[in-house]
Amino acid sequence: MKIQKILVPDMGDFKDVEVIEVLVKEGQQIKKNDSLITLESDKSSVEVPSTHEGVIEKINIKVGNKVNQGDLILDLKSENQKEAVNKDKKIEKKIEVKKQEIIKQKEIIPAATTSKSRTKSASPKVRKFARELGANVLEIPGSQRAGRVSEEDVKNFIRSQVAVNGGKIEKKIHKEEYAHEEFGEIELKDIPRVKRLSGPQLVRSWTEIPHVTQHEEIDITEMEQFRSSLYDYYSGEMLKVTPLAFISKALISALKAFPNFNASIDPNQNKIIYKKYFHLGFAVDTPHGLMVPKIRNVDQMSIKEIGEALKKTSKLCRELKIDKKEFFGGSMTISSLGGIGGTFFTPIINPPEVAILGVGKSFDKLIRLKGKVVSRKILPISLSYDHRIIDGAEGARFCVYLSKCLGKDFAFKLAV
Ligand code: CAO
Repeated sequence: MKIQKILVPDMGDFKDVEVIEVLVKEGQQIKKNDSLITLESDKSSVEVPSTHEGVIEKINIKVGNKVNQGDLILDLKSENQKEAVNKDKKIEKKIEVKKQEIIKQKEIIPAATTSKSRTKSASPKVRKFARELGANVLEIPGSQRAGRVSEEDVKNFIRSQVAVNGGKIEKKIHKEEYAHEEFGEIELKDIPRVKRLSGPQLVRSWTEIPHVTQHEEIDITEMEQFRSSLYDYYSGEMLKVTPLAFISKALISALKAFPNFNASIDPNQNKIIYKKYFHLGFAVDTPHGLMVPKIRNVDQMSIKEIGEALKKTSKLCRELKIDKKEFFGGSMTISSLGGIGGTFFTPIINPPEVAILGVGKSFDKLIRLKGKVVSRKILPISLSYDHRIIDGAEGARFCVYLSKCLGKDFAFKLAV
């Protein structure tokens, strides 16, 4: 036996790099090329393999140490060549004996019963990434040496959970205990194309974005009185302008005051993209499924123009005449169920946007105001936002701001 010193090798640009993981223990038997430690610089992380085979006598570095070429990683007790050859021969002989025993018994030993359970190896960065996506690293098959899990393995695992192929949602390996037809008559239909296309996007949003939804009741009594009193100056006819046009105007004002809501995350550069344009997405209910077209430069439109643009765009969607590009490049989305009914709900963010405003149907509510009980018109809203970019306090401030824009001073706030 001799003591072999394993040193940090020459790794080009790597200087004073941090040890982020020690992958072996003292007393452990290792083979040549087994990973010993992981080093991480600003640019990348690298695993340092062993140059020899043997038993680890002493590890000389810890997680957090900064190392350079030539620094001692560990002392390895390794056999000299003659010992190693003899040992190999002994092992080969043992294997041959075992094979013969198995042949005699005509038994096949299942691989799973012979392998020991092992802890899963992955760098802290990959573990963190898996945690953020809600995955357990122990369940992820590793494609690297000795089953080590890479970032790509995590992504593949997440994809496999909701296998998406060419816009088609495939079976998540989940089998119903009993077939539906065992309980009565059923009918099978294809999932409509729009739903097949939007499904993976919704799953991506729900699984990748930490959603928070804040609910708020906004007193829109004065705004509603104004809206229902609008008439055409020349013809004298009443004007029908949807409340959504007012809400859109208020939202633009809020986006200007809170730029974090008009943003996207650039995961490749770890940066926030702030948008200087104001293109609102609107969830449109169509016979083909949900579509979310954008109306561009809403900040430059009057309330009447927004209402008209909404009618025009939703008609194009329902007739499937809208250009594909119009589904991209938004600031924030409004999902209004106000024309249908219901109050609060949990809207799902439409990535790469970071927030969505859900609007319910307004209702009358008795409220105590200046010592009197009065009936007021209340608009229920539900704001979902990406908690990675927007804090709870900012979310609450955004809702309060919207309340003011649509409240009794709406005329000043919206500058109609
Ligand atoms: N409270 C009370 N009434 C409301 C309201 C609200 N918040 N919002 C709209 N209304 C009223 C409108 O004033 C209109 O009344 P009148 O018929 O008396 O004029 C009526 O409800 C119908 O409005 P609408 O829904 O046709 O029009 P809109 O401009 O409000 O909305 C659009 C347009 C495209 C958003 C809507 O048609 C739509 O498709 N909504 C569904 C969105 C959706 O599916 N979201 C869920 C996404 S998640 O699955």
